[in-house]
Amino acid sequence: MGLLDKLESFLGGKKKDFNILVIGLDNSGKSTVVNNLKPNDDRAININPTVGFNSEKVNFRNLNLSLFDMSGQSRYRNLWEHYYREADAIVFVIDSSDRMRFVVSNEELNDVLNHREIKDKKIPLLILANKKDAKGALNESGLRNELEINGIRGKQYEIFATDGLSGQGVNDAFEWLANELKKE
Ligand SMILES: Nc1nc2c(ncn2[C@@H]2O[C@H](COP(=O)(O)OP(=O)(O)OP(=O)(O)O)[C@@H](O)[C@H]2O)c(=O)[nH]1
Ligand SMILES: [Mg+2]
Repeated sequence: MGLLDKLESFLGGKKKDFNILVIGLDNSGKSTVVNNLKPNDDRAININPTVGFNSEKVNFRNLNLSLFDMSGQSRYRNLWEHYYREADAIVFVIDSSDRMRFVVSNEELNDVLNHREIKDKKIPLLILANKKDAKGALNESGLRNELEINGIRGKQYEIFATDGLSGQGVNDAFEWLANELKKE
C-alpha cells in the first residue's frame, strides 16, 4: 500500500471493494480475461465454458475487485440481471473475430444498458474487443464503428482491444476501469 492510500484509508477513506459484472456472449473470452488478472500462481491452466457463473476476487491497483464471471450461453443469460443492482461496473466482452455474432452481441449489450436496474446507474462500462490476435479480428476503432450503443446515459465507457490469453491490453483496460472506480 502506498503512502497516499494508507492516508486515505486512515482518514476513513474511499471505497475499495467493488463488484464487477463480467458479461458477453459465450466463447468471447470472459473467463480467460478474468484468469489473466489473477497472480501467476493462481491461474487455471484449462478454462472450460462457465456453467452459471464463477466469482473471483482479485486485487488490482489496491482495489478489491469481486469479479462475477457470468456464463454467456443463451440459456444462462437470464442470470445476468440478478447482479445488476449490486454491480459497481460492467465489463462487456466481445469476440472481435466473431463477426457473425456482432449483431447478437450488440443486442445483448443494449438490453443490458436499457435494463431498469442499469439505465440510470452511473457506473463505468468497459468494453473489451477480445481475441485481437485471432484471424479476422476487428481492431478497437473498427468495433467502435460496428457497435451501436444506445442508452449510455451518463455512463463513462471505453473500448480496449485485448488478447485474453497473453494478457495483452488487459492491464491497460483494467487500469482505465480502476481509475474510473477511484473517482467514485
Ligand atoms: N485467440 C484467442 N483465444 C481466446 C482469447 N480469449 C479467450 N480465448 C479462447 O476462447 C475460448 C473461450 O474462452 P472462455 O474464456 O471460456 O470464454 P467465456 O466468454 O468465458 O465463455 P462462457 O463461459 O461459455 O460464456 C477458449 O478456447 C479460450 O482459450 C483471445 O484473446 N485470443
Ligand atoms: Mg466463462
